[in-house]
Amino acid sequence: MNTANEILNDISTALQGGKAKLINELVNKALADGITAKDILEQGLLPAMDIIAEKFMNNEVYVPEVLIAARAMNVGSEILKPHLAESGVKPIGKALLGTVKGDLHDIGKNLVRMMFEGKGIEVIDLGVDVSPEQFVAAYQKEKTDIIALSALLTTTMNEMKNTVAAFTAAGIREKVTIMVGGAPVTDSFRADIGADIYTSDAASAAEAAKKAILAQKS
Ligand code: B1M
Repeated sequence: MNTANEILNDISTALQGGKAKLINELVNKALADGITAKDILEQGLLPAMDIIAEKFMNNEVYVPEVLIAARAMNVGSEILKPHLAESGVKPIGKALLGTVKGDLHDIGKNLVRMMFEGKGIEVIDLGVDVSPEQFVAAYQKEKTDIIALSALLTTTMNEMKNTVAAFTAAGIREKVTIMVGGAPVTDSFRADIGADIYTSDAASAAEAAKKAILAQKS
């Protein structure tokens, strides 16, 4: 039998190679062997994405390799999803989530969705490339407690500002808590654009969302 470390290393290698089918097998095997979903995510999948990110920045791998690694990451995350959620938890509230207009990065957003669901927050996931108007229209329909925006590009961060402005223009800004995050986003940027909450990672985003929902409802 493989040790936990061996399986986590195999997961990392498979992810870096973009081998989605192998990721499917290995992640299921790791779960069957009793490795927790949290450890598979934090010690297998995420460090492998960090290695890919580093190589991408150093021009050691290019967009196609990153794309297939990203697909494999999403396959692995989907398998972990039910294991990260607290089973049988009655939803405490609802969030609208999306990657902003012009931005196609969805791995971080998908992690945010999983972590929110793990805290019992129902998520309406609008996907990627979501315009301010789409966020506002979806809010009008779904009346969620939280609007959660992800951006990975310095060129698309400004769409967060436009989204906050669209909620203000629609006269519904004070009804929602707007959260922002993603690699280039900072708390001072959040303050500049008038959003409510910034967190640096998906787990703290879920914790902050839960706190905000409970505060709104108390
Ligand atoms: Co892109 N890309 N990419 N890319 N890509 C970056 C972001 C980049 C930093 C790489 C680099 O060059 N150094 C760079 C941006 C530079 C900049 O803006 N200054 C970049 C570029 C330039 C581009 C293209 C323009 C490349 C090109 O075409 N020449 C292009 C743009 C496409 C577009 O969006 N319009 C592009 C394309 C792609 C791929 C399609 C190949 C692929 C995305 C696939 C996919 O998502 N399905 C991709 C990837 C994978 C990356 C890197 C390598 C990894 C991103 C990632 O998934 N990380 C990235 C390099 C990097 O980030 N260092 C890079 C793992 C993920 C778990 O982290 O998403 O940061 P992240 O999420 C974190 C936190 O940020 C946070 O939680 C997560 C951790 O728990 N978080 C939130 C995220 N959202 C949150 C919301 C919250 C709270 C926390 O509250 C609501």
